Amino acid sequence: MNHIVNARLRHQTGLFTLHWHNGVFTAITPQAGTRDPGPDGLDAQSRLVIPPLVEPHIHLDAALTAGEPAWNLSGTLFEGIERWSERKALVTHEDTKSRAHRAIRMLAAHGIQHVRTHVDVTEPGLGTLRALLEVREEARPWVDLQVVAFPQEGIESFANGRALMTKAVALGVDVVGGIPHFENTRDQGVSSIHFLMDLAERHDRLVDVHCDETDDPASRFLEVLAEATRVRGMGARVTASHTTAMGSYDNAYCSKLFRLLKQADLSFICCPTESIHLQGRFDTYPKRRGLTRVPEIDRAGLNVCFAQDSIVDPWYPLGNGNILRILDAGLHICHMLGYDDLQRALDFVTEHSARAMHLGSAYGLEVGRPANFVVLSADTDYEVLRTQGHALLSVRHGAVLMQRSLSEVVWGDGGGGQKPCLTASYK
Ligand code: 17E
Ligand code: FE2
Repeated sequence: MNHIVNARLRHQTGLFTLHWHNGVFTAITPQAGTRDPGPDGLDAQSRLVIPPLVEPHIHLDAALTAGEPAWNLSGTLFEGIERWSERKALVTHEDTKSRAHRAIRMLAAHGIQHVRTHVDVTEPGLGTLRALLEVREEARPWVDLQVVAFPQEGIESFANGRALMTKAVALGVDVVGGIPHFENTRDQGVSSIHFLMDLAERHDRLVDVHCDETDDPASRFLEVLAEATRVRGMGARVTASHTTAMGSYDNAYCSKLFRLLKQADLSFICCPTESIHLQGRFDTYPKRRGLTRVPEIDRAGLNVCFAQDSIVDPWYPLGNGNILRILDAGLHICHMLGYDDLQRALDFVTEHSARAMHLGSAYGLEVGRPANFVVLSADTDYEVLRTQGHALLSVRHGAVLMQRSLSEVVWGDGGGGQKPCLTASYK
């Protein structure tokens, strides 16, 4: 296999052939009309060919544990953390690895090839982290995995929190995390951010902080993270995840905050299904959506993308690895079904996510880059969304990784004795 014909590319007219050799793109050429793929080629059948889908924020260590030993009945973030802490006491090396691998297969089955997982390091032996670092190597045929040292129960408020974070970096995590809104006091939240930024800068790691994941409008750690980012000039390497409190900040404060966010130029990750489920839990009616300000962040020229966060864990009972489902929900919840947004909807689960993960030249349909791509079931962003499309083919380093067949509609006569006279296939 060394090329794919009849590929539609986003925002371009006509069809293209993409060629590769030794797992790297060697040419992307326009076609005059449709072409036969020949024995060594794949056929995109005029469907959209995009770089792989990306999952920039998920918790693989907790995946597939919902209900063990107990369900999160209140649906709050805080009960999720409590339930996870009970499950955490029961994890074994093999249990963690097998659940993480199963979840990775679920992601890969939906065309995802780049994943950033948070891994809880508030556990004295760091056993879960060691398991995920092994998974990072074993999963290379399916995904490129970034591992975040995530202090679920705090850096300052958990016994030896700082030492555990430092050890996690020494063990080889890619990204340094944090959870300032969960620390016992505001001062601890602030000092945790300075600590984690120092750690990341000193060891040349990326940063991705669970920041202000609450409806509390007084949770203002994003300004602290953004200012530390600005001062250190680390914008391209820093991500603020969740920032749901921004959905409850007033506009006057946001107008000041956005000035700083633009100067810091950090990235944002919104987990729309997770946040619509976990937030708003202390409201009656009107009930807040509990999401960050995605369209405003985007319109300000900042980088923002969507992520799943959970697959069947103490925080969220559903999930199947399909990031296109999250995109659908996110665009609805964020009031982003305007024509212009629909034209570029896939940015929020591809290019923007790749930028947040700092993938650089490891990502994208360009000569010299890894021959990683996905064929979707429709030919434009808009149609992928409208038809609730799927990734039909995933190619990684030039080899087929996954193929999915579309379900077809077969018509009966509806009891009327006549065949319906529909010639078009309705999607
Ligand atoms: N931990 C956390 O603090 N927040 C979340 N949304 C998840 C885990 C899934
Ligand atoms: Fe998360």
